[in-house]
This record gives sequence, C-alpha cells and structure tokens, in this order.
Amino acid sequence: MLELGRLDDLPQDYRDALSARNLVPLWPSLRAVLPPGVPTRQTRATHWAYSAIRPLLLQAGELTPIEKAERRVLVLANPGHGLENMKASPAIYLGMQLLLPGEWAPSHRHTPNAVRMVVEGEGAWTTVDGEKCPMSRGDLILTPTGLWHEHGHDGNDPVIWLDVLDLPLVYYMEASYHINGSRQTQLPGRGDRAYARGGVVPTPVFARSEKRYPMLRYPWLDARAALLSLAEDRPDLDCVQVSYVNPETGDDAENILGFYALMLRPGQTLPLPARSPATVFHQIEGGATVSVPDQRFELLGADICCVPGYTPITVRNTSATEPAFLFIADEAPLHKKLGVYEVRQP
Ligand code: GTQ
Repeated sequence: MLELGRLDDLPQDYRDALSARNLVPLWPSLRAVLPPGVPTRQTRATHWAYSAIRPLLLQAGELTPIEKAERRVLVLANPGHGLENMKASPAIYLGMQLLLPGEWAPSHRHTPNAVRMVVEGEGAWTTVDGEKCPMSRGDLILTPTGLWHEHGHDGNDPVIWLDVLDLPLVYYMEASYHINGSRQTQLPGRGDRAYARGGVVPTPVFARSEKRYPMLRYPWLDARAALLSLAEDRPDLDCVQVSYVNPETGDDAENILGFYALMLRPGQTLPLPARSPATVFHQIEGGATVSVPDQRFELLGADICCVPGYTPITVRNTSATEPAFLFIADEAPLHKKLGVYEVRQP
C-alpha cells in the first residue's frame, strides 16, 4: 500500500502554524482512522470470574455503606480501554452491584439506558416508573433512559446483579447526566404479568398501550421455558436463542444495546460468525467455553466475558448431559440504527 506522508516530514514552522490555528493535516493519520478492511479495536477479549468478583464485592459491603456509594458497584473494566474509562466495549458498561438486606439505593433517573441481570439472592426489588419489579436469579429488568428507578431489599441475604448500561456511548456523546428524586409511589399494574403470554397484548378500551417501555421485567422462568420448548420442537435448529423485545412493537427492548438468551444443547458447539458489534456473555446455568481466535474462556457459575466486534466466536457447552444457558448483550441495535451493522461470513 502507498506510504503516506508523516507528520515529521513537515517543517516545524509549518506544523506550528497549523497548531496555532487549530488545524491538523489529515494524511499522517488517515490510515489510523480508516484502517484497511478491519477496524482497529481497543476492546480486548476479557474474562471476569464471578468467584473473584464476589468476595471483593462483599468486602465493599463492609468497607462502604450504601449512603456513601448510592450504587455499590464494582465495574468490569476492559483493560484495552484503560480501566479508568469503565468500558467493557465502546458502548457497553458492565457493573456488578451489591445490595444488602434492608438497604435502599435511592431513586434517580439518567440519560443512559440500563438493564439488571439478577445473579444471586432473593428479596430485592427495583421500582421503575412506579412499577415494583421483584428480582430473582436470571430475571432481566429494564431501566430505560429517563425512567425513575430505585432498588430495595426485603430479604435476608446479599443480592447481587449485573448492570449493563450504554453509559460509554452516552458519555462520549456528552449526553450523560442524572437527576435525583424522592421515593416513588407504587402504581398498579405489572408489565411482566400483562405481557406474560406471547401473541396477546392488553387492549383496554380498544387502544393498545402507548408506553414506550410497556414491559420492564422479563422473568427468567419464562425465557428459559421458551428456550426449552424451542429446543424440543426444533431439533433441526442450531441457534436456540430468544431476543428480549418490546411486546407492543417487536423492536429490541432498548434503543442502543440488544439482549438475548441462548441455550446450548448438551455437548453442543455453536460457531457464530464475525459481526460488527461487540458482544458480552454471562453464564446463567451450566458451563460453557467462549473461544475467539487465539483465546478461550471457561465460563463457570456467573462468569462474564466480552468479545470485540468483527471477531468470529465459538461457544461450546462443556456438559454432555445438561443444557447451558447464556445471557448475551451486544451493540447490534446501535450498529443497525447507524447503518454500520455487518455479519461476515467465514
Ligand atoms: O443502579 O442505577 O452500575 O445509576 C451504574 C449507574 C448502576 C443504578 C450502575 C447506575 C446504576
């Protein structure tokens, strides 16, 4: 490829004259910002073992009272982006949050979208826009942009969940801020009950819900049951996967990040093509490996890993007798809206 001119090919007085006028020559940086064929990615394939996170998070529970934290979270930071930047990928933030019995994380709302994937413990709840959402292992709870949310805990044991936010993107856009509020009043109605049966939606007085986010809690038992019946009915199907969607529109549940649950049959190996968005995997049940070129992660318990975009991925169930269930988050809705979504066939 043709070698382009470098910055130090230019006389210093010329460079100084440009800088003084806030000007920069493109050609020394052209290949860096538009590399050939494949983007440069800072995101590194990274694995976080839940067995390493859990004791440190419980220790945070002793070191920092909830009043001093508001949200007691350890951020899963990708070293490729610099730990201080708190990114798993360009658009994905991951945090593991601890709430102890009796604690309350006060009501606020913010521009980034969030979801919670409940990892362990019973008795906690998140109230979103007046709807109290109980939290059990594997449940997905949305707290979309602009909606009030607070977390409380009436149970007896620590509760831990995984926060997935589009914070890095919204921050990069200089659009990230929050507003604190007071304790919410609980309103009647629960989206997870109203939309519990696929194919029928509430239609009071012949008008459908106009809520942008009609369903806020997606119980794991329902997603799991959907996967099991899909696997049973479609033995021909390799990718036994469901997407978390808005039941009124069928669109992705949130605007920027996509959320999915994947079931691997006993002993199954599933190759996934390279796609432009970065992807995060979290083990809900069973054990799996996630392989990318030159690296393989063992996911046990509630482990998490992230993989940069444009990378072929192979997921494998490590059990020959039991299914494995994975929660997946990716940047696909964002890439599709921007028109840069790609799937590369091998
Ligand atoms: O629970 O509202 O991990 O506002 C980061 C920011 C959790 C939350 C995070 C937040 C929250």
